[in-house]
Amino acid sequence: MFKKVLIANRGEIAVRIIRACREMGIETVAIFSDIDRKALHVRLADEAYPVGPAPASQSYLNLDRIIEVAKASRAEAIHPGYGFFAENYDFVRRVESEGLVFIGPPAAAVKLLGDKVAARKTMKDSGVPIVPGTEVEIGSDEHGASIAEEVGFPVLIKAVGGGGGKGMRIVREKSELKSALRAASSEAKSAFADPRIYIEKYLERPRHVEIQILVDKFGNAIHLGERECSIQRRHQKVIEESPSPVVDENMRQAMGKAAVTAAKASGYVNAGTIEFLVDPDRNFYFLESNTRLQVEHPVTEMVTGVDLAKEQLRIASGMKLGYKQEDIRWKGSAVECRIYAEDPENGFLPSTGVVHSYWEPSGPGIRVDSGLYEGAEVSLFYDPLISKLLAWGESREEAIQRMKRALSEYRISGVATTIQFHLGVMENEKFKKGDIHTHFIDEEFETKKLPEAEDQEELLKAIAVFSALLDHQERKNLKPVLSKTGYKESPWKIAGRKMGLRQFRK
Ligand code: MV4
Repeated sequence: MFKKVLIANRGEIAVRIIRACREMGIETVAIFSDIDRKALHVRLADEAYPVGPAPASQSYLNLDRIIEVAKASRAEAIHPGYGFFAENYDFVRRVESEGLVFIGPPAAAVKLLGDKVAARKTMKDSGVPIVPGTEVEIGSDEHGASIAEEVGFPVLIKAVGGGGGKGMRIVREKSELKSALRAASSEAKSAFADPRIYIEKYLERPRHVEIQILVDKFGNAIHLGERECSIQRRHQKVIEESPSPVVDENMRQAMGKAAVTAAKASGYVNAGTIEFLVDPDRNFYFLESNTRLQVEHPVTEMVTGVDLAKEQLRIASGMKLGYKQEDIRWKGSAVECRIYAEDPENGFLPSTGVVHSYWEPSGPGIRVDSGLYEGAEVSLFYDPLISKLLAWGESREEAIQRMKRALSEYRISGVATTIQFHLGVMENEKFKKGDIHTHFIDEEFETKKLPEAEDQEELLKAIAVFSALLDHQERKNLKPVLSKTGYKESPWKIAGRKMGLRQFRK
């Protein structure tokens, strides 16, 4: 096993990886930008080195400096976390060529799976179901037209170098195809420096279900079941859970088998995720793969008891998988709420500031992965994901009840967060039934316009008085204003009710 590992990341994921290393007796090296000097990951690591100014391009993406720190500190391996360099082919190559170990898949697998048509072809050839469409890039308008006719409208144009929803175009009829192909290609060129595009049949309101895999260097590959990730907003996941309310034991085995096949076909090693779209008839289709430890990995850890970060370290150091497929057992249900520094009352605009008071929930079945502390500064330089709150229960209902309890305990002041929004989702009837898909938030929660008219001035006065009152209470450390259900509500919603307005929201 490694003696010392450098973590090329920040925030909650750097903290998560440092914790795995500490439990395994591995020394840790943190890196930090100028504004992260006092960050939690810096405090928890054994050593920490500055890598540049606040903008990520000059610090967490400063390749030469990170390699320099790895060498100077005598780290043997680099864990990239997620984001930044995690799925960057050039980074993996550089780490390998410097004689360091990249804690993740081999460079060739990163390259293959990063090319969406090459990945589709690999899957098709090995029998993994894919959405109908092309396994080659679109060469001309005529080519595009014949493919679209073949799979049938609506179709979705995607970027070969893309992923995560950027540069996609839905086309509902033939007359729109030509201009959509042009637009998608030029968007792909500016976003990914790669103008190549391809076409898939467009599935309306699919679910997003992904399978966690682990593969060692000896060809042993297992899956750890699924994560349901359909609750998202603008391609940013918001809530994840395991198991998925639509996946039963048969479907889990079929999807798991497909994911293991996908891993083997692409020469994959280490922890990875195979994403699938699931249609209303519960057919599943390969979507793309993620060659990293994912944000939502803890829901899998909570239902399987497997520590994925530790397994990554074991695999990268050349050890055999600690588990066989039959060792993997699933118990209970886990839900994750991603706490973003965003204001749900204000179009989810990013919120910044200093966290001036901070109270974290705990107790039975609760896990918090966060980089927050009193005095932490939330800036616009990095991802707005500031904390992940997880709840485990014997059943999905118990996990949801625990999540509501924990959300109502969580206090973060100084920045706006999505905590209250999550409470709304936990109480949504469709969510409770497991009746969810990738357009759930848009359909159930998009804020309505403020009421028109004459009431506005009175309304604003009431809100001003009310927020002053709330401020006063917070400062005096009095009880927060409670709703009928016992949970703290948004002052806007309460003020609206006082004004006799029915609702701002659906
Ligand atoms: C799709 C799709 C429907 N049909 N492909 C969005 C992100 C990118 N990774 C792929 N995405 C989609 N691909 C076909 N053929 C719908 C989406 C999609 C989506 C997928 C997963 C999670 C959330 C989503 C939200 C909107 C659209």
